[in-house]
Amino acid sequence: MWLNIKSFDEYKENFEESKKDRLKFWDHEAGTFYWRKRWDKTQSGSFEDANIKWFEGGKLNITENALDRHLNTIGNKTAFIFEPNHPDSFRRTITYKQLHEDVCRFSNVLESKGVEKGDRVVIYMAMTPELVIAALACARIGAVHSIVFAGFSAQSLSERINDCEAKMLITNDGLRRGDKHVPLKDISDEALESSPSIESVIVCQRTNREIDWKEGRDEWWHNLIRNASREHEAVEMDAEDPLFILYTSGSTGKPKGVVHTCGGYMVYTSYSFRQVFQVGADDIYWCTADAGWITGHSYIIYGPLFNGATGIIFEGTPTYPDAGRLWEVVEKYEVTHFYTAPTAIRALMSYDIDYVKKYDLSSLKVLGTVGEPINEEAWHWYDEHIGGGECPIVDTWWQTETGGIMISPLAGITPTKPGFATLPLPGVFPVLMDEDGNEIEGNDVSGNLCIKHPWPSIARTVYGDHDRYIQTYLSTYKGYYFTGDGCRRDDDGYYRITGRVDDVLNVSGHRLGTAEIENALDEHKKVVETAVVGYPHDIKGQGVFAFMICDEEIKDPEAFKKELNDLVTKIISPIAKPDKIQIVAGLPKTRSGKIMRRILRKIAANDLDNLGDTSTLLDPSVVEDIKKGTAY
Ligand code: 6R9
Repeated sequence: MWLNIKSFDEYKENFEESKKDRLKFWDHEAGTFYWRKRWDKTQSGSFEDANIKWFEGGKLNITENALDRHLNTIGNKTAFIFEPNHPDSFRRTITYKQLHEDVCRFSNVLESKGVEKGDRVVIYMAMTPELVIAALACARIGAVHSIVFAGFSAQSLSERINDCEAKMLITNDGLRRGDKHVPLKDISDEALESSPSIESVIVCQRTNREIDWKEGRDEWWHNLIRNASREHEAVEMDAEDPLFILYTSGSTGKPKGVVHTCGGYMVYTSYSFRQVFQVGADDIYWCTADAGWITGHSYIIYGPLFNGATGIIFEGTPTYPDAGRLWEVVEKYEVTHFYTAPTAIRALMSYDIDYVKKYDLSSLKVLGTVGEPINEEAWHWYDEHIGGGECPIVDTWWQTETGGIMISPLAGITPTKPGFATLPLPGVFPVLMDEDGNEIEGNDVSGNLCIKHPWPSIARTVYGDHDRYIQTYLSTYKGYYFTGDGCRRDDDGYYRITGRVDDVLNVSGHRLGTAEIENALDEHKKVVETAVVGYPHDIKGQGVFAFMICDEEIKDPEAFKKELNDLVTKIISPIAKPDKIQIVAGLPKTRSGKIMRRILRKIAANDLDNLGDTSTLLDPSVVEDIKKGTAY
């Protein structure tokens, strides 16, 4: 077994070894960390019993592996470069030693505020180093962090806080994203009106705008940190203690709190980061994700820190002040590894190529994508204009629930193909399933993507609802983890993810449940019923299309659409706004009352000749009416 795979042959050998003896493979990998006590059992439980555990009996603190362990070797190396929203604002670098100190101080702050091991802390912050410090301090004291993307509304924030009964909220006064200002503290105040579990709020100053203050509940970060000690003894955790909860959308109901645990998540994110990106000691790695998503957790915060990498924390957006912003940052810091989402690439492709050409991108060695399928046109643009035809592209497939990258080329090692996530990492065993629940053998086949054996960073449960965990992931195919994705395996055995096969949309790389959006739209007093589907969108990948029945005539559809957009923004987030709405007299339903979204998806995609069998509909004439209607 190789710690660092360096050739395609080594990849293949390593994969075979992991197949022969999975547990030995992961034992070896886990052995590279600092454990206060070694584990007794590598793995127990199965997809059948839904009680999967890794490295049971092992004792550790994940921050000792991310920080303390590096102090004697690379203490003075930069852990993070912080690049603010506006290129002229204050930027700074933080070494491993400084980060360690900051995390220790904030750990002491959290403990002094009464936060204890197992307590939940919600983090709703701008993309600044303090967000990372807050998360790591939680991990250090054994509190469970739940980072909520700072684009979510007060209602979404409140729901998440209530679901996990968080004790503390950490936020900013506000943030700037591009030319927009988001009043995080005001939004938090509104959320907390309906979130009684929060006992204290720590506010980190970022925008200096005036905010309301609740004495006894709110405290400034800078006041608390001032006298806090730089020393902190990390709390000993069991390998299976929860590390964080991250909410993600599913096909039904409210977002689910995906739970990851300390030991397995550490081993897998570190391993996958190292093998996939192949970051060297002097490289500068930049993942443009927000820490509010799993990509930020695993590949801005944890994976890179375990490996002693230098990463960038970017507060801004790809198009502010202009569409050259990302490339300006690449040039400025001589970024070697750049990891972003296809939606960003597609958005930037639509601007003048001079925004790219202006900058020297010769430092780049590896490019990555994540979050959604990448179309070939975007892949080639990325390859040619950003990579100069010389940087391998790692198209990394994974999910919030998988914790880390599962199927991906290893940079410079696995031969790539546009649009293909290529091959599984050693230790990961994907299979394609047919409709009868059988594994599809051989190549040049398509099916539903499942994973055959547990891997260390698989989500352990849905917070407070283990049945939902079983239902969503482990019930469709008994004995397998079901991803919700459709997939093709080509002649070479390469995997190409084709998209969700459930009622989950992927809009600009963000996961949204159709049910969530429908529930929000149904709140409008004129709306009787809604059916939301995705349709192909040039930049977002998928757009949101809402078919709706209204109980009165809509005289001004554009104004109505704006009202709906405001409503969705308020209830969920602007990300979930419908791109198109169509008012209909009826929705295509089966006799049992189920909406046939398959038909609506075709109509939304303007694929009208190909609607398939409509004979099982209660009233097939509904479809003809919808086909004739107008979308706004
Ligand atoms: C990491 C992340 C997961 C869903 C997943 C799939 C889609 C992610 C992809 C991809 C094609 C890739 N997805 N990476 N599809 N190629 N390289 O994005 O997690 O937000 O939970 O989304 O995203 O549909 O099931 P998450």
